Parts: sequence; structure tokens; C-alpha cells
Amino acid sequence: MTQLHIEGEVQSPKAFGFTELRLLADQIEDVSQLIPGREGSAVRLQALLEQVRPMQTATYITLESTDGKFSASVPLEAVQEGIIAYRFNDVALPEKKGGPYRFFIPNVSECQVGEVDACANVKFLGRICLSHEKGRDVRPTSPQSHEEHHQKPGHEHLG
Ligand SMILES: Nc1nc2c(c(=O)[nH]1)N[C@H]1C(S)=C(S)[C@@H](COP(=O)(O)O)O[C@H]1N2
Ligand SMILES: [Mo]
Repeated sequence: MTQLHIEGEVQSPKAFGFTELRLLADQIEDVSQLIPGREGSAVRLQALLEQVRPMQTATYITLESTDGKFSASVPLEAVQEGIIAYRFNDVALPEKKGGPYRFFIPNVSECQVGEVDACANVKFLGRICLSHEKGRDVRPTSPQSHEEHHQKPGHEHLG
């Protein structure tokens, strides 16, 4: 079963599966209450970070898809409120919703507005890496490359 790995500049790297996430405190039962239009249940990024314990040097968080094709790296400070959707009707979040693990930043601005934007809502999340320097970031940087990005199969804008 796919797991979500958290590593890099942390005291104790860990991998989380559905069961481990289900046991975390402070579950968000209905993501739509936090992010209109989005479905499922989630855990807070903070709950995961509490378990892996980031080092003081960790200032960036890199969110990478399981297939390694997509990656976004943003200041850790800016995604304190980040959540990971992983459950829908009490089973694993389906792939068509970006599952089994999908990152969401509440109240985030649209694509390409500043360093933290909706493009950093990484689907099929497989690895979270904390670091001092900014990590790999393949988010499209121009309106044109963004348009092309969403033209690829499976990357239609869903909202
Ligand atoms: N794994 C993965 N996650 C991704 C992308 C992607 O291509 N692959 N595209 C990003 C971009 S550019 C945007 S705008 C949002 C779109 O999410 P949505 O389709 O749920 O609206 O997903 C982000 N997460
Ligand atoms: Mo985007």
C-alpha cells in the first residue's frame, strides 16, 4: 500500500499509511468546511510534523507526487495551516480526487500569485521533505506553461 513519507531535516523520519493517519488527533471530517468545493476528510500537516519533529534549520517544505512527476517547494512558515486529505466515505481518497494523499492549503490564492499558490496543492502526494534550501519545484511559472500543464491528460482544472 502506498505510504506518505516524511523525511529530510527531521529528527525522526516516518512513513504514514491510511491506518496511521486515521489514528492522528484532530481529524478534519469535512474538508469542504475549510475549503469550499473540496471533499473528503483530512489531517493537519502540523499533526504529522509533531511526530517527525523538524529541525530548527528546516525552513522549506517540498511536496512531491508518488510518480515523481510533480513537485512544489514552499516556505514551511507559509503552509502552517496545510492539510492532507486521505479519506472519503471512510475509505482511501480515490485517485480522481488526488488520492490516496492530497495536500491542500486553505485560503490559498490562485495559480501564480506569489510563492504559495493553488499549484502547490500536490495530488498523489508520496513524499514530504524538509530542508533549509528550497527544494525541487516544477510548478508552471508562466500563464502559457500553466495552460500547457493543464492540457496534459489527467491535469484538467477541477476547480
Ligand atoms: N501530482 C500533481 N499534483 C498537482 C498537479 C500536477 O500536475 N500533478 N498540478 C497542480 C496545479 S498546477 C494545480 S492548479 C492544482 C489543480 O488542482 P485541481 O485539479 O484539483 O483543481 O493541482 C496541483 N497539483
Ligand atoms: Mo496551477
